[in-house]
Amino acid sequence: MFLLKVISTVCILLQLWTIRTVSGVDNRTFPPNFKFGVATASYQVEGAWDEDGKGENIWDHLTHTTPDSIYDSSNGDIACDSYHKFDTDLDLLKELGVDFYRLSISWPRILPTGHIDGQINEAGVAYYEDIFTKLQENGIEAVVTLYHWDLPQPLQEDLGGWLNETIVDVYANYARLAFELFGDKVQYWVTFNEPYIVCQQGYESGGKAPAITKAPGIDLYTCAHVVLKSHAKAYHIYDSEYRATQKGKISIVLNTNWFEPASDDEKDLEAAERKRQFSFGWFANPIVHGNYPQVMIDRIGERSEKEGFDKSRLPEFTSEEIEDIKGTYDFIGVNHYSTSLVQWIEDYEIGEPSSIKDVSAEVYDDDSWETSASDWLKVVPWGIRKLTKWIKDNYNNPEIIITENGFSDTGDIDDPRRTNYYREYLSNLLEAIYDDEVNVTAYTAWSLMDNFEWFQGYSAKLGLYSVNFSDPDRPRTPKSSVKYYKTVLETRCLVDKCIE
Ligand code: GBH
Repeated sequence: MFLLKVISTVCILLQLWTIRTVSGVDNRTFPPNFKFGVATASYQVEGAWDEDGKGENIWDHLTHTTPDSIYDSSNGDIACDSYHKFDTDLDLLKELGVDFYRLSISWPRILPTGHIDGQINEAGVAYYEDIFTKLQENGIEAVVTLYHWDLPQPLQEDLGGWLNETIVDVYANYARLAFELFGDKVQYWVTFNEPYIVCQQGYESGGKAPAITKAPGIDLYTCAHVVLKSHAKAYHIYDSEYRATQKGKISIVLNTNWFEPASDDEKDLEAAERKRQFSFGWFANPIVHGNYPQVMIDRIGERSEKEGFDKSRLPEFTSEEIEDIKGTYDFIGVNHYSTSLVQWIEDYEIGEPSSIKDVSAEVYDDDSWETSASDWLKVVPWGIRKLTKWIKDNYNNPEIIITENGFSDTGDIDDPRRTNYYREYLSNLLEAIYDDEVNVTAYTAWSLMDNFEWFQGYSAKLGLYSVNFSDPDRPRTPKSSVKYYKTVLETRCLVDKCIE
């Protein structure tokens, strides 16, 4: 009798628990032309770092010269060995049933010195040609990033990377070559992955290669200026020389957390908005509206003057440049993983410049948010809805593609928390689509498989498939989240049954 009572109580509790976890999930069907995909990036998966004529890139250089800067002293020398295993990866893509695969081209794999007048590396070209052909044969669209952080090392050493305007033409020539070679099989081009990270971490905080930290508050803005011009130039090349025949779309991918005000206080609202402008707006504003956000122009200008600079540390665009950059997007690519709270703080004293001081805001996490294996990634599913609505309202209701979203753990095959992350974030995306009428047309899970997670090495895993990095064959194993994502892709529905 007692035992029965215990069992029935457990059952009721279990039921309540499932109702609570599942009932909040949106049961509407994704729009018929909504697309789903998965993503990877060249340095994180390819390996074969010096094979078949590939040139060295800034991540090869960094991981080889300062291995201790990587959490587990690892590198991408072999990574998932995707250079030799695309057929295996293709099987995974087919098993998942994705509409598209987002991947990046390793610039020095096709141009070892980075320059078009150096040698074109035929083996590298053949590698990507094979990938795009097979994707096409299997009805999987290609979303191709030209720059996911693996700059040819000579361009860093000889030019100073993204600090030197000379690179605009060097990059544009690389972009043209890629359109020319592969454009008939590529549906979406991405000029840059996360310029915020390229510049803020690459040229100020040191959190990414080339990890140059010598001129905070200056170099990152120069970098962004050069990257924006490079982006615009590549966009115009595609637009005028290739769009008519290749009929693809081209844009940039911007990363951002959702920045939620810490309270309803006017000042916190202002600080949160300022933080959004200094991160997403830094790039989105020039591309959509033509120039940097006014709040950046004003604050960096004022502080620069007080610091004794004769002009703003934020470079100025000429009016021709503004016209040139404005409108260089066919959609906006958004990498979104997490949310932060933002609290207003007093402006920093004038002293050594830094971008953190320019923004002036306290950015932190709520202790109650679910954690992950990465300190920057807290599970806050409603953030994606607020973010996409804010983008709609501030950037002329653009087509939005979620180009990355995903959860990091330590790699168990049974990964209910990843399934839950996808379910909850996608549920909020459905609300954005149907209730806020945000024009989100596609969603990309990061990542197809576990891979080299930059400074975290192989310690943080974000894959749907697990990769055994101690086996030379690098076998892939589906995690339990594969089953869920696959079902979502089949049914276009997040729960057992959706309303049509
Ligand atoms: C993406 O960036 C990358 O595009 C992808 O290559 C990567 O594998 C994926 O994230 C997962 O990390 O704590 O100050 O160092 C996501 C945006 C922004 C997330 C910077 C990590 C670290 C902030 N990234 N953030 S910090």
